[in-house]
Parts: sequence; C-alpha cells; structure tokens
Amino acid sequence: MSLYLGFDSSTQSLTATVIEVEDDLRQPHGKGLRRVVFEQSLNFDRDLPAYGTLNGVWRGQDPREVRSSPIMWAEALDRMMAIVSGAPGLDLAQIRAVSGSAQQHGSVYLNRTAAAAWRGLDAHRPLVPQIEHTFSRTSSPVWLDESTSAQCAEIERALGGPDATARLTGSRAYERFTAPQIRKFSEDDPGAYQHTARIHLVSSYLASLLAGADAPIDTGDASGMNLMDLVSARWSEAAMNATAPGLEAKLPSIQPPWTIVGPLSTYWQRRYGFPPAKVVAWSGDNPCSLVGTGIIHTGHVAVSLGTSDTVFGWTAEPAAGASHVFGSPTGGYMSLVCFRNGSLARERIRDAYGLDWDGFARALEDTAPGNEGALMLPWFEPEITPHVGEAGVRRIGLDEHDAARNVRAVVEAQMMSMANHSAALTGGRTERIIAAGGASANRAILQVMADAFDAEVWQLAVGNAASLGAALRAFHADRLADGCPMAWDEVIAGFTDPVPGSRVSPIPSHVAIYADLRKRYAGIEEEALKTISRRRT
Ligand code: ADP
Ligand code: XUL
Repeated sequence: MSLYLGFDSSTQSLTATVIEVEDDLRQPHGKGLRRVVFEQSLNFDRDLPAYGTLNGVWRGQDPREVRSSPIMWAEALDRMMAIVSGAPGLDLAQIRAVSGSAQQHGSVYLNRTAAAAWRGLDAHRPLVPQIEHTFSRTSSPVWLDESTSAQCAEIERALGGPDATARLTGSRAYERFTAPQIRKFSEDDPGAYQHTARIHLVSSYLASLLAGADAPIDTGDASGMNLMDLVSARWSEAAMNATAPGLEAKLPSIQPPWTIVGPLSTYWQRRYGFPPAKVVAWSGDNPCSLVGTGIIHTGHVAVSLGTSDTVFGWTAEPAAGASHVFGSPTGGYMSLVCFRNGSLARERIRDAYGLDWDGFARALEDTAPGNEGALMLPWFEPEITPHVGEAGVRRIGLDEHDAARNVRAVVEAQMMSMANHSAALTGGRTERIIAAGGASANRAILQVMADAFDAEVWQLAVGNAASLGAALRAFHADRLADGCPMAWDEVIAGFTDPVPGSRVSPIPSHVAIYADLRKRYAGIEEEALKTISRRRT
C-alpha cells in the first residue's frame, strides 16, 4: 500500500488530499484498491485571519491591483502538514511522494537569503519566522490583478503583436500573466527588483519550501507566464528581453511536471514525522485539474466553477483559437478559457438578495429557461473573457428588484458566455462535461450548463479536482522515477470516474431556447464591448 499527498493552494484556501493505492502490480489496472483517504481545507480568511485577506486576497487603492501574502501561503502549508501528520489512521511512513497545485500566474519575489533559509530550516521552530526575511517584495500579485494593461501592450509590441505573442508563448499578453506583472514591478520599484534573486510562481515556491531547495517551474505552469517558448519548452530570450532587464538569472529552470525536486526536507521529517518522500514539481491548478477530472483524451471537457470559472480540454497539438494553450501534465497540450466573474459574481447576487445556496438553487428552479427575455452582462469585476477592463453590470429587460430573475440571469449569462467563448476549444460540439470546483455541488447550476452547452454534465466524486490531480501526479512521477512507468489511463483509473447517477442531461426544449439566446447574448456582448472601447478611445 502506498500513499500520495497532493495539495491545492488556491485563491481562497489550501486543500490537502491523500490517496491510497494498493501496490499489487499484478492486479489489472483499476482493480486494486484505490481510494481517497484524506481531504481537508484551510480557508485563508477564516483560518488565518491575521493576514486580513478578503476572499484570499488584498485589494489596493487601485481596484485593479489584487495581491496576496506569500507568507500566509507558507503558514497554511506548515499548518496543513501538521494536520496531515496528526490525521487519525494515516500511516505517514507510507507516503511515497508529494506534489501540489497552485493558483496560476501569481509570482513570489525572493532575495538572495531564501535558498539558504530553505536549506537550513530548524525543525524546532515554526516555518514563518524562519522565512519572513527572504522576500524582496512581501506581497504577491495574483491572477485577479488587472493593473498591467500598459505592460501587456509594451510586451506585445516588442514581440510583434498579440498573435505573434500567442504563437510564441501560448497566449497573447494578459494582465494577470507573470511577465507583465514582473515588468510592472521592475518599473514601479527598480531597487526591489534589483534585489530580487529569484522569481517563483506560487507552485514552484511552495515546492521549494517542501524540498528545502530551489524547485523548477513545470512546463504547465510556465506556460501561464508569457515567458516560455511553448514548442521548445524553454525560456524565450525574446520574451525575457521584452519583460525586464536581467530576468534570466532570476528565473528557476523549466522542467517536465514529473520532475523529482528532492526528498521532503528534514524540517518536515523532524518536525512532523514525515518520511523522506519524493517532492514532485508542483503545477498550476488548471493543469492539475485536467488530471483530477480525468481529461486525458480529446472529446470531453471540464468546466471548473471555482473562484474563477474555467473551461478546458486536452489536445495533442496547440489548439488554434483557444485563449490559452498550456503544457499538459500528461504530455501534449491543454487549452483553456478563463472567466474572472465566476463564483464571486454568483456570491454577489446571492448576497445582494439575502439568499443561501439552497435559495439560489430554488430561484433557478422557480424561473423559466430564457428568463422571459431578461439578460445580464455579469461584469461585477473587470472580465478576462471577453476582455472588459472596467467593472459594470448591465441588465437588459431585467428588474433589479426581482431576486429570482437576477439569479437566473447571472447563471445563464455565465453559461452562455462559456459555451460561446469555448467553441474553438471544443470544435463546437461537446459530448460530455466534467464539472469541478466548489459550485459544481449545485445541480440547478449544472442544469443550466447542460442546457446552454447541449451536453451531458457529470459531477466528480472527489471534492477538489486540483489537489486530487496533484496527488495523482505524485503517483505517476513516483512510478516513473522507480523505473515502472504507468500509462495515464492506469494512473487515474478508479479515482476520476464521475459519481454514478450524477449525470445532468440537457433538456431538448431548453436547448432550443439557448441555441437562439446564445446568439442574442453574443450580439449584446459585442455591442457592449464596442461601447466600452469607444469610451476608452
Ligand atoms: P477555489 O479553488 O478557486 O478557491 P473552490 O473550487 O473551492 O474555489 O470553490 C469555492 C467557491 O464555491 C465558493 O467561493 C462558493 O462561491 C462556491 N460554492 C460552494 N458551494 C456552492 C453551492 N452549493 N452552490 C454554488 N456555489 C458554491
Ligand atoms: C487561469 C486563471 C485562474 C487561476 C485560478 O488562467 O487565471 O483559473 O489559475 O486559480
């Protein structure tokens, strides 16, 4: 019996998942015992209140600036390792490998004392006081940050325009991507930039803390930076030059997602009794969710309804027309479309009308598909897809005081927008959607998804697809390192099957309504975007 530990350091929480795999290799795949034996989360706002985050982040005077605390992420990791070590019935000695998933794009800026501090951690003292002095910037810009439009334009100009940038790095320059964020930091605070010895992603920073050594950035998360040449999987000279001076020396290496960084450092072994388990490179939450939802072939897509909503799928070659192409942790590529107004927009409506999630679901059930013509453009916050730089909700034929119709309007808008904007990714026809993320528990939301996409929607058996994906990546890398590689079908077997009977089927009369309404929504969206860009110029 072997155990694998996966983490997910997301926008709002840190989750740990432990999976158990029976070792009998004579068993045909999926027949041996495979189960999730532990899953627990720490919520940043609730469980680490000293950092003063709201929904896991800090917002500045400028509402486009969104940051968080790399020290808080480290404290959460320390606390979670303590929790895992004390979990009843968990035989720590059986943990063979550890990996993780983290919110993408966010960056951590370290001074030259960091590497020695990680190497020399004292097991008698907590983690935070030992690393507090290792940052050249104590706040980290995160994916919600929209403050770098000028830097995006400059980077794209230097790289030959948005299309050339996308061909080179997998995405055109986006405000939340790491390169524009690094460029802005180097311009706003050149002294602190100069004192930065290392720039990590959230994923590689947390892997470094576990291994007590400088961890690489994996190809999956590196493709969310506008800095990696997508095809060669190396740092692009041109992209680094377009970003900031002296950048190459500050970046860790790029390695495949199954790279073993080293054993868990002696800090974790001595302080909590962990074995010297292999630390496997961490990756981004979307690449990890691809594994955790079992999307390892074409034809199926996953829709993750977390803080952000994302639609993603696997392709052998970079897909033309997708907003983002990342390296897949299973080899090949993943295409992704990201929507910023996900759970936080649903929460805004829920709270504005004094509802809980049951009330929110009832409101959906009590209203008719199509909302009798009422529509909303749900840009409570600046939006990534389509690009909307300034927040502004628009209601069309929708009475602001009608709670139930507003609930339906926000969900219909989100689902129609996702279906419209992911058409290139799915080839226009999706057979099956695996729903993941916190809001996938809500079947009334999933019904609107099934109807708007005209596809079957299945719920996942496991709560957190990203931390499950990280644990599965640890399993895969461990077998590979030990000389018994396993096919990905075999790795995920028995873990990522959706809940039997969870299927939500599209209802033909509703599908017909949304087929028309999606076109109307696209037209209204296009008009609104024109008005916005006219106002800007
Ligand atoms: P992240 O990983 O980005 O932190 P999660 O996938 O954990 O996010 O999802 C958290 C979100 O799920 C919460 O912010 C909440 O809005 C949403 N959520 C939780 N339960 C429900 C529910 N029953 N219906 C709709 N949304 C829900
Ligand atoms: C993806 C993105 C978000 C974050 C959320 O490009 O920005 O999905 O990864 O954690």
